[in-house]
Amino acid sequence: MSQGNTTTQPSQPKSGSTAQPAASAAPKEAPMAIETEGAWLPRASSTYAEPYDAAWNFNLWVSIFFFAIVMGPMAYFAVKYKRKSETERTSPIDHNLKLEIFWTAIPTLLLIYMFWIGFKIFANAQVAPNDAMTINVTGQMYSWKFQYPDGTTCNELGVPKGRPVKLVMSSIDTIHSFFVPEFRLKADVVPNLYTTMWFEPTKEMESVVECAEYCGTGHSTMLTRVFVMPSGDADTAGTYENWMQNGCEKTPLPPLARGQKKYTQICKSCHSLDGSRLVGPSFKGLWGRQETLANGQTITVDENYIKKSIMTPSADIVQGYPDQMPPMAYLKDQDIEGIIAFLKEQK
Ligand code: HEC
Ligand SMILES: [Cu+2]
Repeated sequence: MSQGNTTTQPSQPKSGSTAQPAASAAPKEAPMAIETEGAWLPRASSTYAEPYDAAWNFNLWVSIFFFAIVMGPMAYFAVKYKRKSETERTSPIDHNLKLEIFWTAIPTLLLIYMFWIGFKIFANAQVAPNDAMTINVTGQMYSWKFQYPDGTTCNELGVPKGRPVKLVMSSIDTIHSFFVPEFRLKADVVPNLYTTMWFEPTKEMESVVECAEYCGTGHSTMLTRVFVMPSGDADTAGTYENWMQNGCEKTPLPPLARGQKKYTQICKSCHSLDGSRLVGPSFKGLWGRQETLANGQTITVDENYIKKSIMTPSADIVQGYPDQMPPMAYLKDQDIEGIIAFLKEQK
């Protein structure tokens, strides 16, 4: 992290099935932290931040100014004009029209101006530019899930620098709130409703998405990383495209770890590893087995069969099982290779 204070957070969400990193996944580097500059606001890292901070600072200084000019004289007058004796009378001063117009008109204009600068930011935040990249966000107790335009699903938010990003957000359980302090971005994530917002990151950084709405006992661990990376070639390390190709990892995971991660994220709910039957057949002992298909054919489970089962599951239905596996053509070659490596291990 850079200069200035950092607010350190626990480094991994504890619960929530989708938040669980694969056991053998590469260790996470730095602790999750909000970047602050000095003791003031978090570092400004999106196109919102400038007008937002200007509005914040303006409101703050106006409030301090009026607090001082109202409270200061009040304290002074309370002492100066304190009743000195039981018989002292209040002077018969009634009101001063000019003064009253003055102190009504000025604050009214100021408040209209303050509303206007806030409203402009709010209105701008509601309408994403047409060329914005859409990322679907799902909040659940106690993790975040991000689905990228190509179908890839990750637990961390990675975005290219200098490109508008639109978030379409919903929750599968209770109300959460999506908050990235550096982007000056916060909105409720509500079940049965899509809320949207957009932002354009202006600085390469690594920070943290927080849940800003108390959602249950695990609320304080509902954190994940957010990365802003340069846009570029998929083969160049450090770019957004490279991160995406690596399955949301800065350095590529070895095939087995990558396969295990995908299994945990996607397949686990339908395929067990211990031989028990879920929606689909268990992966235990799958590799190399003679599988009987619904059409009576037998087939040896090898690389091609596995790839086909993932890309076009309806092509080869396992006997005794429903045709209920969704095709996952969005998985990258590296994912498939990882899954194959992982399946070979399930003896
Ligand atoms: C929604 C439930 C569901 C999910 C999620 C799911 N599958 Fe399946 N899968 C099934 C069902 C049901 C079958 C059996 C019917 C068929 O063959 O299409 C199956 C069959 C298979 C087979 C053939 C198994 C055999 O015994 O021959 C493979 C391989 C497979 N799935 C791999 C995967 C992988 C890898 C993932 C995760 C990337 C995955 N599946 C995710 C439901 C699912
Ligand atoms: Cu939450």
